Amino acid sequence: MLSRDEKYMRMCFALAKKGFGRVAPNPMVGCVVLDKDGNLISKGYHKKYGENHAERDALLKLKNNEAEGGTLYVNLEPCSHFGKTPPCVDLIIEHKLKRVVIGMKDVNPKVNGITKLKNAGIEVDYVLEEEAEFLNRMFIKTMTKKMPYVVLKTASTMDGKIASKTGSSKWITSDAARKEVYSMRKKFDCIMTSSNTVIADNPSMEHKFKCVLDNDLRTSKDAKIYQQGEIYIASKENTPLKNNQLDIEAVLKNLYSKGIYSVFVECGGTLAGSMLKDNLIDEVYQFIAPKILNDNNGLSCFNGADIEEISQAKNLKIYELKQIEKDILIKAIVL
Ligand code: AOF
Ligand code: ZN
Repeated sequence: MLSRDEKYMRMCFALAKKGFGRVAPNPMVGCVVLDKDGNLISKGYHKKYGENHAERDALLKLKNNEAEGGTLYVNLEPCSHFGKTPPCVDLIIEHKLKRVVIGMKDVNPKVNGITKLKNAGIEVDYVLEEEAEFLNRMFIKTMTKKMPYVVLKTASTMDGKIASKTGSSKWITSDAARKEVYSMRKKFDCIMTSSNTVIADNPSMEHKFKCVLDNDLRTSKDAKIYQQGEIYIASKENTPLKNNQLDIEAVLKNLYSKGIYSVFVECGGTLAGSMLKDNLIDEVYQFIAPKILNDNNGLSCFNGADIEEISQAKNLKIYELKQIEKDILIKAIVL
């Protein structure tokens, strides 16, 4: 049976998700307040980067004594620092809550809210920690690694091919799956692709910010991808090399320094394979069409390593599976 704490923490997750796409690089946070008798008296969430934190949003809707002796649920440790807003712990203490239930500890080194709450005599408990960390996986990565969160999208046949040996690839998935990709792109700060893809497919890839990895500046400036959006071309001229190839980790760090916190990669097997090998991909979105190419010379979606043992394969954890008309979409975390 779902415990009361779990029920209200799940409510925090749902509130937090309303901020998706508007709060990065900050976390998605939701908050629920119960009075001393267990009645739900307020809800709040972090709506937009720089605006009120979830706890403040919820508590400011209450009169000073309404929450006294009550419980506050929040999916992230309340902050104790002066950022764009004053510390949430001070407001929680002012409102005289008896207990605070949190999802996860904050990875921001500036935050030490739990100690401050405990010192003020407030009970602190955790619930659904793993789910809370999963919800804020983008925030955890950007905060701890100073790198954008990277999702790689690929679309293949059931035997993992993205094109025939001649390069013929239009179209593997149906129209509906391709439309889904257009809406996915909008959720990311940047899309990334390779010169190979630009030269082979000449895609437009409409987006506000596009990064093209083009070692030797082989792409034409007339390519469709360059006709719209802000463009960043990473080449040997502006990027350090690793094994005579662009150091993609350095490219990602550079993008982070430009305020890019999430990257959606759409490319062929060479770039996908080498990023996977170098552990630069956090998640894979794989569309699979009900087709089997049945030719070992067809191009594979990942083609980056020389592997002998199946134990050397990368392991992933599937967290979402969806059918989109004839195709399926798998969303999986690279472990
Ligand atoms: C948020 N929203 O609901 C909570 C946050 O300097 P600031 O004000 O932007 O503070 C950002 C930090 O505050 C953030 O990295 C996280 O550690 C903490 N909590 N942040 O944007 C919220 N609760
Ligand atoms: Zn706060």
